[in-house]
Amino acid sequence: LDKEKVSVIFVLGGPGAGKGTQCSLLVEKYNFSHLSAGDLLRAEQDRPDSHFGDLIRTCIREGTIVPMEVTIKLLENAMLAELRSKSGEGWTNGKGRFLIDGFPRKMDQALKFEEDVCLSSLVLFFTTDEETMLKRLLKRGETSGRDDDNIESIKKRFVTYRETTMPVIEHYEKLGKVAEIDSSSPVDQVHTAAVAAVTKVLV
Ligand code: UP5
Ligand code: MG
Repeated sequence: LDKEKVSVIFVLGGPGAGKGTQCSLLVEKYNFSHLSAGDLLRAEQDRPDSHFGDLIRTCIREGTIVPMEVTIKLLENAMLAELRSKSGEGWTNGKGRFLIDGFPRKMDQALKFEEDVCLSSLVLFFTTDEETMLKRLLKRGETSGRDDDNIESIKKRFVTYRETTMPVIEHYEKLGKVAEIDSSSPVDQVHTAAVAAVTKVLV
């Protein structure tokens, strides 16, 4: 993967903070490719000849982080496929722009991805309280079919988020790369704030 040909925004925030929702809206407005690490892992888990199906299933249910080699490979492959399919069409300044949603959620992943794949230009950090996230996820769980949208898994996801992912956000804060957005408000208001943050790094 040619680092010169990509620009990456990491999209982080707790479970149910609204990462996926906001990425979809940003894709409608800008020429981003949206890659959700969670969605890629769920697709891999369901692939009949995957070696990692059981491992991914267990991690997702327990709210723990899948070993970074698996996730980074899936992301890299998806980026390459995207670059090939678009082959320059709709790019800005010769670059394919990616929103990488729900990754990196552990320090080792952050360092490895930036070493092997490319640096991120911004971290969009959606934040709201756990009560709000819990309510959203339980509601979504009525129809999502996601194995981790149940109270036991959600509680474990919160713990992993606090203990393992917050240090990643703090790392990028020290580098001045984080745009923190309150995602407690209605979707369209959060979107307006996200657009303002993204506009600053789009040149
Ligand atoms: N909703 C959204 N915004 C709203 C708003 N402003 N007001 C009211 N409602 C709002 O939103 C969640 C729900 O809330 C939806 O019903 C939405 O309509 C509503 P969504 O946009 O889906 O939130 P999101 O932050 O994307 O929540 P998600 O559940 O996807 O977050 P997670 O971070 O928990 O899930 P992810 O898919 O990223 O990861 C799942 C698991 O995969 C992890 O727990 C982990 O086990 C594994 N994983 C790894 O191991 N490594 C990785 O790198 C990534 C994932
Ligand atoms: Mg999501």
